Amino acid sequence: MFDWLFYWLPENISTYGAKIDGIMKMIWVIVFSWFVVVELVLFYFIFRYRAKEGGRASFQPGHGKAVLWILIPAALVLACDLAIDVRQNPVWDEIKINMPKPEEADQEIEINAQQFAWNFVMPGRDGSLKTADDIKVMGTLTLPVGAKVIFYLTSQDVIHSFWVPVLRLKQDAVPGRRITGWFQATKEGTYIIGCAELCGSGHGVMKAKLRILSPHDYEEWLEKESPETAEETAWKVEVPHE
Ligand SMILES: [Cu+2]
Repeated sequence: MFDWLFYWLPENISTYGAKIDGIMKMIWVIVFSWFVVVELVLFYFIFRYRAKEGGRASFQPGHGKAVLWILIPAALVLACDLAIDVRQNPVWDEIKINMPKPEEADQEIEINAQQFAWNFVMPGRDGSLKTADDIKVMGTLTLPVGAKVIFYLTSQDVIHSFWVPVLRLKQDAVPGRRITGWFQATKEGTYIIGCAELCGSGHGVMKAKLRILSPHDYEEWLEKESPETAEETAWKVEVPHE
């Protein structure tokens, strides 16, 4: 019903994106409705009790029926709050509590943040991480479309936040911790990755590219990039030009 209000949302290419959007739209509609009601009441009172010849200010005591002006809106706000809780709990469970286990994932990747870049370690031809044919790239994350991806997120220096708007994914990277998360991209294309935690002077340019490839293009890319030996496993740098 309110979908036209959200034309400005970025494209969604995440399997769980629609559920996150649903919660956000619900919160937005609740807050917007309250805004309209409060402004209408405010302007009505401004008009109704405007300065008039012979009019006098009166004192409203904070007891008796006047208390209902506080209690009723407070109860309504609480009801809205509980409705949001009921709606969001299953989504939180699905995305954060019951994450796919490594054996259920199609891919595992390492993401490492630093001032001011994103480093990615992707599995090579053997499909598993921490082997000689791992592909290490700064600035571009390449994945096959439809893959269920588990990521392990670390930081070398300060707190960063791995932010992929089209995946509806935002996860802090905290020094000293290795944080697990997951996503599943449903559409091929090149998308922007940003940092969503103010992390220093280069925060605004801390970007990377997410490339989601068709299975065929991905195989081709894998053939080209995956090193034959550990000696070839050197860092490649691809800096996005957005
Ligand atoms: Cu950052």
